[in-house]
Amino acid sequence: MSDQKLCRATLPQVPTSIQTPAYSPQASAPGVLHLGLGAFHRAHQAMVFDQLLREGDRRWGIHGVGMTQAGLVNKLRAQDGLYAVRIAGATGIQWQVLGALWQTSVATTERQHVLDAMAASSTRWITLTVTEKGYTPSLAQLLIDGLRLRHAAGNAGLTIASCDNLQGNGHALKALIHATAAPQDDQLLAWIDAHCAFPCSMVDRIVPAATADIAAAAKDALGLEDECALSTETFWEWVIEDNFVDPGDAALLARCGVRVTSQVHSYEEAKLRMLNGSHSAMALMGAVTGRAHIADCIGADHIREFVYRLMSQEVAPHLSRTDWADYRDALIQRFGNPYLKHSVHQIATDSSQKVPQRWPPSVLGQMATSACFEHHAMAAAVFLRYTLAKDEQGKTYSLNDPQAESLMAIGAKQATEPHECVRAFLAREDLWGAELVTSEAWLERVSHWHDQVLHQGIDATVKYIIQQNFS
Ligand code: CS2
Repeated sequence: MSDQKLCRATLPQVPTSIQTPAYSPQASAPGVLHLGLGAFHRAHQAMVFDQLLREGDRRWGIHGVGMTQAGLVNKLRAQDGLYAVRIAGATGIQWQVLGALWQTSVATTERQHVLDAMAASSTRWITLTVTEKGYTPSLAQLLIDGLRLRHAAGNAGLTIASCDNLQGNGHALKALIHATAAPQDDQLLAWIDAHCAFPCSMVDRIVPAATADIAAAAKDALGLEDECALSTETFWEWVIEDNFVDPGDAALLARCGVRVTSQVHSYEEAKLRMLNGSHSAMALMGAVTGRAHIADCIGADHIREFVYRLMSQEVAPHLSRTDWADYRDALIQRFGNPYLKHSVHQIATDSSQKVPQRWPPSVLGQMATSACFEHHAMAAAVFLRYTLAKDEQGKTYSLNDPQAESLMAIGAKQATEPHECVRAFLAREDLWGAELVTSEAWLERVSHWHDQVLHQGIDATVKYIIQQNFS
């Protein structure tokens, strides 16, 4: 088998059974600047833009920006931006080679390229997946500086779509830009408000970080080396607010299967609390019990039942999405996808930034109706146990989290001073919000489950919770 790399010159060697970009890549300037070039964007939005390009609309080529790391950008450059995606689910496996990525930059070392791209007349959209912790003044400053150049060049405004797992992500991004702008930027802000659109959006597709296994599978399928190959599921969803600089984009996206609506909120909250909320609970349980992947967690009957009840009893009553039961059942199926190999440690990464969106709204909803919140209290107890950085078999792992140090400092004494530890952990307003930190009932239940977790272990405690049939 060939050791040649996937690139434009070798593209014709890809077996004809695999869909490749029919358009000639890079023939025009990119129309989309994407900030946060990770796995997710390349297996989600880039596939929508690829479809538009295949239909002959050349305005959707992507300029992908890695925010700090040059590694992936360099690999993609060596492949002329081409990479393969394996889409696998109950209906089988399918590979596709994507060609929508026309240019790449690294924001920290090639800032001017990024600013120039924001100002370029061909650019129509900016999309962002910079993760929850990426919403910093330095991100806002990058956008402000680029938009200043664009304004000075007299070009039209941009549709700037945040696609991170944050409730009201478009509003959050716009507010961050306002909060960061200097007083002398007043005129620029007025132009941004009048001419740029910040639609909120909910994006959904499970895309594990790339692994050596998927690179090996890509080599088998393509007959070429692809260091940038990704694996994902069949399911994808993109729900975006109908708020675009060019109103014509709504119909184009809708034709590709994107849901364009004024009701993004109900999709966002369901996704954050059902999918991401369950993901965080399972990831932390998996990390502490020594289960490597989400499929291993959902494959254990007691954990699957726990997640089912967490969603049905504690999340669903507070959602405005009415088809939540179908969504829940589909999620349980998706979590079990044997092809995904979605690492629990990947999802547990940045838990301090993720949990605040994912759990407290459901707990507060349950409290407001005097309903049970035992499953979330158990999840919080597992989160505290996770900060010990050692699983139940004694194997150590590291916490990859901007708050790792402070969390580990709180969790370190949980075996000897459990009550003080739980109290200090639940006093963290950044994790639980202003209301939950004052709740004695929350403190009491998390302490209770934490005690069980330390003495009986996670599996036995989850089984006990299932037996108790809390509702
Ligand atoms: C996961 C998400 O890593 C995580 O925190 O919960 O990346 C999840 O896979 C996606 O949001 C699915 O759309």
